[in-house]
Amino acid sequence: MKQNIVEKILSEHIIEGKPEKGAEVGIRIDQTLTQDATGTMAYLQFEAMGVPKVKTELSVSYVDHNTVQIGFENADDHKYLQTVAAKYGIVYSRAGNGICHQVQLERFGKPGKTLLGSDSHTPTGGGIGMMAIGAGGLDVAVAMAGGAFFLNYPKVIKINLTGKLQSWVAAKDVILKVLEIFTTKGNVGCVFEYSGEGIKTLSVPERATITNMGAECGVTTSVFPSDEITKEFLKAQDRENDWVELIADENAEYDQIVDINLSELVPMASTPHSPGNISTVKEIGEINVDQVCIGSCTNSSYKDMMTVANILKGQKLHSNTSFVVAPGSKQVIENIINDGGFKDIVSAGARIAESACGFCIGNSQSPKTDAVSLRTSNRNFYGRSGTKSANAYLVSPETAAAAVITGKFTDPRDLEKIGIKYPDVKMPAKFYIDDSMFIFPKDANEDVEIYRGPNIGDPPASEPLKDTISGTVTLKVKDKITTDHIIPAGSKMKYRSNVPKYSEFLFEIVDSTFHDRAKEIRDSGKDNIIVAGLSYGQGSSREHAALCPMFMGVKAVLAKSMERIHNANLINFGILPLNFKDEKDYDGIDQTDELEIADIKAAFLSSKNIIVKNRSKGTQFEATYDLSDRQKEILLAGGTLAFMKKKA
Ligand code: MIC
Ligand code: SF4
Repeated sequence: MKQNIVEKILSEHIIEGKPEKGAEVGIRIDQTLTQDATGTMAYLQFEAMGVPKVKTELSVSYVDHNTVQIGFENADDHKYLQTVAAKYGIVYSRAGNGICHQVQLERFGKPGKTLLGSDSHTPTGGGIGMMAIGAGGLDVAVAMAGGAFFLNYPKVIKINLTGKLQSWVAAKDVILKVLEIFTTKGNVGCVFEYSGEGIKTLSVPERATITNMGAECGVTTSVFPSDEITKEFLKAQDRENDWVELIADENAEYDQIVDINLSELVPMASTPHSPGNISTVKEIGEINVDQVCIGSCTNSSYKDMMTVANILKGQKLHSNTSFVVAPGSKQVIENIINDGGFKDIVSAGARIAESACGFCIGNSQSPKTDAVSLRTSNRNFYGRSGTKSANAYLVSPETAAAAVITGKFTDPRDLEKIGIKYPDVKMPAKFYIDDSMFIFPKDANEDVEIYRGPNIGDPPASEPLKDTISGTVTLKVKDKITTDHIIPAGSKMKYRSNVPKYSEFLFEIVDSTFHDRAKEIRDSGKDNIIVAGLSYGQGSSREHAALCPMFMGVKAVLAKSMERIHNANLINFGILPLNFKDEKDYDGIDQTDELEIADIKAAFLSSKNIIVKNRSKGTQFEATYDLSDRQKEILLAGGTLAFMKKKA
């Protein structure tokens, strides 16, 4: 049978279920990655599974999100992660070594393998030909313990690239074009597979920029073939032996084919407050720019940094603008130092931030009130920069560098008018490599004592699903509510290991009274219910967007539609995800209405819709659910951990 790349990788990894579109399949996971902000909870859950050693080919624990150490909390978490890694046979990537996705691509990514990461941008690995999927920490813990990862067998959309990018137009502009075509909603259960002559013009880091930000479309993942360019990259990383060829068979079938001519693309931007609000840079016009931030897992590679360095060579930062650069890894820093780029960036006036997520997640460098902030990252959700009134735009490194010079939104092609030539940066034939910031365990070591500082608390236990959920609509929200709306990151992220404390910030930017109202309802013995519009739970993989609501007594989320990772997280923590059968019923509910969701078990058994009674309005309507038998069992048991204990 003719196979596309997705089918090739999946057919070698399916261990449960049949490869039928939309059906649930369980796949074997070869590699896992965690980052500190989701990893601490993931490892607490892994510990609870009682497995002496990780069962994957490779598991890596990165520290890259919570690296700003104001107070003891983050340092406690880092030490906890380091000792867990030593005990269970996990590679530990120390703070300072870089952003998980960039480092994984450089040092560990292997074409044809599966990678599961507790971060939604894990699909970055698709740039090197991996089936790399983002998931909640608990799913990653299960994979480390040797369990399958379950997903719906995806539809595969071929994105056929032709032509060649013009000077000053970048890989970022390609994915922004993809976002313009597919938007941020309605793509659940799909994978983007890139192909066509155009891919031969894209290096691995450029491909990785494209697969990284596919996450914003809500697809399961994105993947490029593994070809000669992949081989060259692996060779430059001293890992030629990790290369295998992976290309789609001729005449392989796809569910949809979309053509993009790279030659026709122009510099683009995502405008506030969604990565899916796409304009061309020219359309935006020459508005003043208060801040430029270059870095993040989308655009922090050697090529990105050297491109910026060459544009800024001999130039100085505009007086109206502040400028920060966070190279993606220690390897990137060392290589741009060796090749002279670091000096050009510093001389231009950049504030060098550590090689970490930093500004991308509002952990630092929050812009001024009402600022226009140009960022090379992947998300510009409302409030994410840490300044609610700021307007964040997502652009390529080329467009960002142009604004550093002019202090205005500038089409980088216009730099030629002031005598700046396009720097056509070539990939090095060999990177300078130093792996000393990894701690490689020789094997698992049960004698290692795990460090638990006061910031590390046990994850709260969930309860078996009730047959009747009865309570209040504590919150009614509109379309496209992201996990950043549900539970903020930034300065609050240091409480990830302390669920009661972190829960105080639930829905903070949507309705700061949520926590207190939910607590009152929970403590009075009633259930909390959330009602939402389309595409609820976009964005991050953070399971705290389910775990904290669970802690606050949320028992069901009733939405017009839900995003994949968040939906899985709700199930993992025993919260019932329901959809409106008729979207119009959303309009008939008000916040504070009393709802009754009855006879859930009988509905599950007969696979019938669930009846929701609105006691405040005296109405009723039907809700649907898209749950496999396994997911129903998980919910009935009270979440994945309880389900696993029951099965053991
Ligand atoms: C993000 O980009 O939103 C994050 C922070 O990396 C999250 C993970 C988290 O919330 O810890 C993600 O993308 O999954
Ligand atoms: Fe880190 Fe930002 Fe990438 Fe998330 S999107 S992993 S916060 S750099």
